[in-house]
Amino acid sequence: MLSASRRSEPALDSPKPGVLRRYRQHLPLTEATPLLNLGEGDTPLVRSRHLEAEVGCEALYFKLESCNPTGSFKDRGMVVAVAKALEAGMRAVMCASTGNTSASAAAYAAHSGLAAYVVVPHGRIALGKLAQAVAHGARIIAIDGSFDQALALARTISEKHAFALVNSVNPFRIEGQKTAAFEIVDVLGEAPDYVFIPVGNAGNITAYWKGFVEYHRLGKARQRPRMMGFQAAGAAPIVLGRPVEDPQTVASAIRIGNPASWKGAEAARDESGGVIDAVSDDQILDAYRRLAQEEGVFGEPASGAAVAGLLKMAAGGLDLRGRTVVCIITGSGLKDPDTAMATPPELHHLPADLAAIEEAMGWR
Ligand code: AN7
Repeated sequence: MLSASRRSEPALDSPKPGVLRRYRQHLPLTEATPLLNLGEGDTPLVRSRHLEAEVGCEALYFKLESCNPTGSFKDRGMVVAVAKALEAGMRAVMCASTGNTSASAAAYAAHSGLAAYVVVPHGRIALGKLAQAVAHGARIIAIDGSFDQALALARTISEKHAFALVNSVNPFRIEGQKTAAFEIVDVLGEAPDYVFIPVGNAGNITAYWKGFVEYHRLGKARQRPRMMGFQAAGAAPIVLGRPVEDPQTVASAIRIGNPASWKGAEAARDESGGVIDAVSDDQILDAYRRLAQEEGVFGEPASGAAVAGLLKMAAGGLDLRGRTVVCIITGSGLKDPDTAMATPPELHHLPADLAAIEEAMGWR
């Protein structure tokens, strides 16, 4: 008979072993690290049905990080950061967030019996993300200020009050997030030629690059991809080369004016021969809609930035013939119902009557 603790840990070959068990040998875990698992990782790599031909590449895939347990890529890093906080005997975690980090921290803290304190810019985070933090019982500190101010406060408070800071300035977050790069190589059998990814606080592009570099070094991939990072035009500090005081964009997840992993993003760009560029809100929303309507993939607006970047580069003459491209869909469109419903939906509001429906729909 299995002991209770063994029973709570599915076998490694079960469909969802979780990031800690699946990539244990690549992560800074010890015997004392609890192997938390909410079913994170192992996300789908979905082949494009329509945009692939338009951009003219050999193969285009979407990495659906929206399929993680809290609906964003943050869970990969959060499971490591929270496990290490438990291992260190911490009682509470803290983060600043544009929404997804707080949702993920709240979920993993609840799973682990830790308190979660999240600092968010008041009125600037998507409804679904706030709902998640509320549902998981996080203590929510909504400041009159920007994400960048929230992060500065979270850094100070967590140090002063001995909370584990679980933003991506915590190196365990980057360690967990690099596993997405491993998965891409594990599935494709080789690293892609290009990775398109949205850039906000810049932890994710830093983590992907670390993952691709490590797998390449281990001989698991012969090549490393060019990292193509995209910021929103109104929140593009890395593109401009200076912090943005009052960043603006419809993609609230990446409304960040002074990214913590700025240097990591520049290193990923320069070492990979990639770019960090900007896309307008119109380009983001167009890509967000096309992704949903032409591919069946409902990403959040920030994820649209990656696809917008691909469309922009292809239209601008980037020759992708023979190339394999992966776009990272970092979060679920369900998190931001306000953006989805912003253009008045075409509802056929009708009586519950067959003839009336057929008449209105032109089926008679
Ligand atoms: C869907 O949750 O910064 O460049 O506080 O939620 O690693 O910051 C979210 C960022 C892209 C940018 N896509 O990633 C937060 C937060 C989605 C995001 C990004 C975020 P980073």
